[in-house]
Amino acid sequence: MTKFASLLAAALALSTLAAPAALAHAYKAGDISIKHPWSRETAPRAKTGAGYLTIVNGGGEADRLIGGTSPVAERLEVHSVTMIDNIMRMRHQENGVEIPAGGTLELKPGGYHIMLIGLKAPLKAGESVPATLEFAKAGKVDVTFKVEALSGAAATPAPAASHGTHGETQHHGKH
Ligand SMILES: [Cu+2]
Repeated sequence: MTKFASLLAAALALSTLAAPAALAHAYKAGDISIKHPWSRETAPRAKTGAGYLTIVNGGGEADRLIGGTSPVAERLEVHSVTMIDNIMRMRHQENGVEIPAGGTLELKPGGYHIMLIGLKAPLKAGESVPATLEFAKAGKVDVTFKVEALSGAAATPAPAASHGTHGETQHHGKH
């Protein structure tokens, strides 16, 4: 092998090693794998933000995502979304959400999501938000949510407004 060829081989090996880490953005704890945690930028004075991710349970027993913490917010909760009278309502899942044995759960806009309540600063596109997620069996997992621009998420019905309503009516109002 010539010197040039071996340099080229080394460069190729490096790039194939580097690419999956950069693209995958994944985490693992026990049987639980977490893929691509992301968030959306928030309005300048927003007090809540949302986080989304895909959870794969490779084990033979169900597990539950029960909550967690993040230094950017006062609380981190697992929320569900239901439609009541054509209004999106979010609810804190106090007992968490189950990921069945061998199953995959996608937390996404309009469905289950992570809610960051009491943001200390607005979330800006391009930022990385650290958080620790807690599973009933797999325990605690440190992840990083990548904050994406709102414009990039325009294709999905934006729960931005309902997040605000939600934060105010559900967490601070009385029913
Ligand atoms: Cu919510």
